[in-house]
Amino acid sequence: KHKFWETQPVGQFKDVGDTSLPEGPIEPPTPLSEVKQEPYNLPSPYEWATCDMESEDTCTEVYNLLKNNYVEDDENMFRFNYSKEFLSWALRPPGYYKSWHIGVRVKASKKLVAFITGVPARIRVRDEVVKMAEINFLCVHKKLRSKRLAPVMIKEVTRRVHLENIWQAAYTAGVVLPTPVTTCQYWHRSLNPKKLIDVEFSRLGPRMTMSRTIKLYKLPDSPATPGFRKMEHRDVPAVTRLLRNYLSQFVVSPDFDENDVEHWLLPTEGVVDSYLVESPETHDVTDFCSFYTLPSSILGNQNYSILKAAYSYYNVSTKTPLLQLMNDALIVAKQKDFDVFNALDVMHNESFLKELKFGPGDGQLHYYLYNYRIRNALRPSELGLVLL
Ligand code: NHW
Ligand code: EN5
Repeated sequence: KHKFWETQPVGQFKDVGDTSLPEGPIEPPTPLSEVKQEPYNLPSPYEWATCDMESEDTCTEVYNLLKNNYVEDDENMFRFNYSKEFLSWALRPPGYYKSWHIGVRVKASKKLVAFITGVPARIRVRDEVVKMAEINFLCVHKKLRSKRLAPVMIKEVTRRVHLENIWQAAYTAGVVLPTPVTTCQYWHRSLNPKKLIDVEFSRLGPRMTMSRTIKLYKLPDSPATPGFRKMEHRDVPAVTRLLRNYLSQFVVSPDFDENDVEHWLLPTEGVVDSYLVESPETHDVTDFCSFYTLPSSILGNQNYSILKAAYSYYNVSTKTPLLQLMNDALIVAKQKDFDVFNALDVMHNESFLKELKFGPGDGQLHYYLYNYRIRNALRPSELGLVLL
């Protein structure tokens, strides 16, 4: 069934439930001198290209490939439309390697027709911090599908990760592969129900009118929590402490230091928004919430071409109830003109989803580790990791 994945050091379906297998690396690292020095062979019309994401032109080529060929929902009504600013942010975190931003071009025309990326991350699994690659943006042009290009691209990114002496990876996908660490559900909170219904992202509920639906999803004009404000650069140390302490309770989470927090969580216009609660009495930072901006193209609608979506990122509550904190996040997202606020059932998100009128979507997200076995699948609430 999985001719490629059966050959890879990942948990295999036949081993699910086998309690005799140890947790941790599936294969030991090999000496760097034994890592293949030359790139894998591509079919002859194509060549490898390392993509310089600092170059405006290359960033535009990647943007266009993904805009036209990346992930769609199961009915092909919406397609992710990551912005250039987002791609530049997502692919250039502290310590990134340019060699992990891998394109495939047509030799004759130099047209970019496929892409895969890795970025370095320290991921904690139980009490061990493991250097990993986060793999994302795997994309093959629609006209080149089902030619087994993806396995070659995955082997090539693996080789380049190995050359940096890194032997594990984390990735997510909407499809089932051998074998998920956990399977999460997407939830959606309507902010602009009229548009969502017009574009068929959502439907008018039974016995509901448009005006009752609009009223149901109405939100206050401004956040309710005293001391709720945008995160600033001076907050990096406090947010890092708050987040590290919070994430330590999950089985799998990133091991963020101050540099990581500055990159991943300091607000970046149109890319990532972060808010915190500063106690009006003590000036302590007690709570934090964040979301990233990922619009989708609306395929074939007369009236609208873009769905503005916010995705819940990392949230921490110590004083403000998480429900109230996330209600404030919905309020600021609405003020910023997002149409929908999306969240997964990871971390403590289940505690607010239903009460804040999120509804389950038709999509799931499976989380995977490469060359690292986890003995039993986790519950989504045991996962403290959000990939972009
Ligand atoms: S998930 C988003 C993936 N991208 C899309 O869905 C975009 C639209 N689709 C496409 O572009 C986030 C193509 O359909 C793709 C497959 C390119 C997906 N992950 O070339 P063939 C990520 O980016 C397997 C992994 O003929 P294709 C995470 C499939 O099971 N494998 O198919 C990426 C089959 O193998 P099997 C996937 O449709 C993580 C083989 O590919 C996959 O023309 C990557 C078929 O290849 C997916 N999403 O192209 C892994 N989709 O064994 C990283 C299909 O079943 C691993 N396949 O026969 C770690 C590496 C680093 C290690 C470091 C130590
Ligand atoms: C990871 N970096 O299927 C990338 N999205 O539910 C790979 N559905 O938006 C991950 N089909 O349910 C890929 N509306 C996996 C996700 C792929 C994209 C995807 C789903 C997630 C989605 C929407 C639209 C469905 C359109 C028809 C959906 C219902 C919303 C409704 C709002 C009101 C309350 C009930 C739910």
